[in-house]
Amino acid sequence: MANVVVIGAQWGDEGKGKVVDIYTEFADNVVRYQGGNNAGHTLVVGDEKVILHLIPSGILHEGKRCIIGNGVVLDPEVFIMEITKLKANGYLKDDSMLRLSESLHIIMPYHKRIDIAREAKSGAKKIGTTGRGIGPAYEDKIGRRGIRLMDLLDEKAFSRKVKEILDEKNLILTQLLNDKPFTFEEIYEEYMGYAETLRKYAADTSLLLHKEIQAGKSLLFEGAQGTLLDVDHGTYPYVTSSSTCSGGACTGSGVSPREIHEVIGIAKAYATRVGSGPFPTELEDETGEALRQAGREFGSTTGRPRRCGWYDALVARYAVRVNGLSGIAITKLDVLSGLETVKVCTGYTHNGQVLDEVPASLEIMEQCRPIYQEFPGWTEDITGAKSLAELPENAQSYIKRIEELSGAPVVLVSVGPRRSETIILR
Ligand code: 2SA
Ligand code: GDP
Ligand code: MG
Repeated sequence: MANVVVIGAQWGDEGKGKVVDIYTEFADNVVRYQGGNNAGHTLVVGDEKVILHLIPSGILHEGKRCIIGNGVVLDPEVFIMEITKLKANGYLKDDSMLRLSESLHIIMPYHKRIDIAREAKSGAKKIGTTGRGIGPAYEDKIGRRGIRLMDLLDEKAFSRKVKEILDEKNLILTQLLNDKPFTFEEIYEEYMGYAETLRKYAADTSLLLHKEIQAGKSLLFEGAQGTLLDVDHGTYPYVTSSSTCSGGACTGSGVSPREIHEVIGIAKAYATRVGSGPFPTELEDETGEALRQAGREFGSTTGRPRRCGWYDALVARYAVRVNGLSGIAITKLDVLSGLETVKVCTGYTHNGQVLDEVPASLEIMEQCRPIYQEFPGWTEDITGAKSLAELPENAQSYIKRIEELSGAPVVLVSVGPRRSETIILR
């Protein structure tokens, strides 16, 4: 069985949750490897809508093991809330099917408060974070001050580490951010409570995955956010603080690159972004609003309205390159139904020059203007289409052109939020 990485090919919210849920049928293990509860992955099962922030989207299938890898930053309170809700709804009947890397880093109360206070202080320059403490938690990880799950599970190590770091965090909060300090006791009590619940899920997940591979079992890696939000390859500094690209699947799980066989990028048939930063095809007009309403483009975690725009083939080509995409899944094609004209960005202009690649410089990208190819739209309801041939001709031409411009084969077309509203091509 192939080991597959699924990543967002744009700015996140491409419908990764839905696609991972579908691909889970063919996998034995589903692995989250970066990000935290900034993610919001929506799955629709029958009439039920489930939004997962931390637990891999495979959890809705019985008999599939879900792994939260070392590259994730985990908020214990949110994790416990999520498993409690899943169990109340009849999922996660067997706790041994969910495992947390003992090396993953824990989001602490000061991370959340620093995230929110920093954003509030940044004014127009704010990143537009989800306020979940993601950036500050990764800062401590890279700065070698982080608290890992294995530390939380060792009362002495946890006390020592929190005491060591708290003076510095309180200084930042009180002196730089005009916020309240934390006491050691309040953090200790809250987190020791979480430790007891988390203990039964902790494991050496790199070893566990290695053994699964040796036993001939397959892995499905579920990326969060998207390529253009990658801390190295995204529109820095308007990015999240983790490696959202396919390479992150290996570092964030402890699985070798030699074990990865396919990388599938998920892209909407248009584009959205939530938070600040350049977005050359953004539509700040009634068409953008129409896409937002038809696509219900509001943050799955924060409820923020998402910025909407046309499909950007340069972004797609970039995603194909930096992730090594073997295929693209196009989602939300149904949202374009009813538009008279549909556009695809085929290049940018900058200072009178035509660019055919996403520029590395944020300043240049901010000044880029899109060059569009226009397509006649379609009016039919396409949510019932079961094959490409059942799509209106104009929709078929649109998919074909996206495929040509993006440089990777389209392997799936999603025409509605439900599992059944999917055309699987390969
Ligand atoms: P953070 O909180 O530090 O990761 O924010 C940094 C940037 O990353 C963006 N980001 C996201 N973009 C799209 N979707 C995300 N998940 C939620 C969703 C977002 C929501 O599924 O809708 O509910 O608002 C996500 N998470 C982080 C963020 O907007 C910043 O631009
Ligand atoms: P993710 O973060 O990539 O998993 O995406 P989100 O869950 O944040 O946002 C995608 C939204 O689009 C969710 O509400 C999905 O239910 C919905 N969705 C996914 N695929 C389709 C589709 O093909 N058509 C429509 N209309 N909605 C879809
Ligand atoms: Mg999302």
